[in-house]
Amino acid sequence: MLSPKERSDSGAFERQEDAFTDWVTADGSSGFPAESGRYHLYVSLACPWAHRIVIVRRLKGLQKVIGMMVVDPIRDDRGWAFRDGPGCSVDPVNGFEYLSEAYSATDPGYRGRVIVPVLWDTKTNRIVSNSDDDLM
Ligand SMILES: N[C@@H](CCC(=O)N[C@@H](CS)C(=O)NCC(=O)O)C(=O)O
Repeated sequence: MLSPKERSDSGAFERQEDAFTDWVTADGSSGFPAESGRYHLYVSLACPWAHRIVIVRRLKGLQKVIGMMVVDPIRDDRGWAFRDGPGCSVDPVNGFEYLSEAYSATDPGYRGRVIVPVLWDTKTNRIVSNSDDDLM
């Protein structure tokens, strides 16, 4: 089955509902307790929604607390990929080749678009959130 389109026939951006909207909380009541080094962001420097997350992480000084991996800015029909290149790299956390693997690991039946940014939990091996608003 094809994923929903990113662009309408008239060229407008087609927003899709965020698929994963869990939260990291200080008391852990969400199932995702705040822990240094536990969570990692997958971002693209070619994505304005991901830019917001990159900027906030830096402004808050969270670079040592939340890891970050940058995908290859060139996206083909297999979606976002991890490759070594200027400003991007292979995935040292999970060894994923494509970001779609993070989505399938979280929900094997996922049929939506595979978008950045994504917050990944290294303990439960799943996406916590792909909602850039919530992540900010
Ligand atoms: N979360 C954003 C959307 C994020 C988004 O669409 N990211 C784009 C890059 S800027 C993406 O990953 N697109 C991949 C795709 O649609 O296949 C929203 O509120 O609409």
